Amino acid sequence: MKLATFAATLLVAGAGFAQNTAAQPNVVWKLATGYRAESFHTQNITAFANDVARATEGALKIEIYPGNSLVSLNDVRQAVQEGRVDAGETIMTSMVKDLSLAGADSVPFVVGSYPDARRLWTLQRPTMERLLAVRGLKLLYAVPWPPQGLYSKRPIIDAKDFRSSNMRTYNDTTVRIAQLLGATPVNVAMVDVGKALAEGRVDSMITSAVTGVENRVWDHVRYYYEINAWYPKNIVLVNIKRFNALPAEARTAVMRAADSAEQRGWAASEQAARESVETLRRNGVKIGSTPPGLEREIQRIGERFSSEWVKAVGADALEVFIPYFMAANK
Ligand code: PCA
Repeated sequence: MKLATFAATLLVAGAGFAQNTAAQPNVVWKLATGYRAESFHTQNITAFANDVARATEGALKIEIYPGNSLVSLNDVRQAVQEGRVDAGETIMTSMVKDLSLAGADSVPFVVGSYPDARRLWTLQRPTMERLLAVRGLKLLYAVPWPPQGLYSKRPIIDAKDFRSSNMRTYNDTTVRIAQLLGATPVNVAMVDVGKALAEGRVDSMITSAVTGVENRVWDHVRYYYEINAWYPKNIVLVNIKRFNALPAEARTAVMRAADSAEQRGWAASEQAARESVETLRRNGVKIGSTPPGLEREIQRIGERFSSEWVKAVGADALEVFIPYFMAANK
């Protein structure tokens, strides 16, 4: 071996990234997610991990821990930030207490289509990158859930139907909406939705068709209204020190794979949106649009929620929403 080659190998090895064999990766990242292995999001992460392994010739291995097995969904951001796990996926709205801009995703009745969701993400991303970086986090990519619809055990005529009922919630937005509708919020993790319905703890919920399918809700729920309330995104993050410890080529490979994962994930989300509504229908769930008696109430709730949100978040919210609405109204 030439001296220069030997020295270069040593240098690279010093950074924890020597030449390797596929069987023995130099760097292993543990990636935690709160969603099931078969979720389209997790499948996309698996493809991302495979791309990274291929591009780095096996030198960086990403091990995936689904279903809250390593860290629970709501703790993922903190755990990655503190370096207790290397990387993770969480729903952006789980971070709102510390990072209120993440809540732009679930301000109801603002984003009504995938192109809208994409426009919002383009506007949100630079600020999110900056806010995450100061917390020691590197943003890799984000992928939306399909549109959020309303499931109910009983048909919904108007807002009165929610009184004295229990609505399943999964974030601050769903809690606030349940309150504004007069229902009692019941927090249930996505992976426990089927169980909560079977136990009669929940009468209604706002979530995607794909989440209904994954939890086989048709055994308990007969109605799904496509109210198209918002498009929440999952975000994939890595501890910034772990990311920066990689050699430059590996950092480039990770970001390239993240870019592809974002493209692939958005397409998979749209496909899941279409297919899962059909699966609900095939299994006897009645699919409807917004009940006419609920239209005005929903609009009122959307406006109330948006104004509360913009006041609470301040300048960062305007930085995202002013250009968003300006482009929408052209
Ligand atoms: N499914 C997840 C988040 C949004 C969605 O569509 C859930 O219900 O928890």
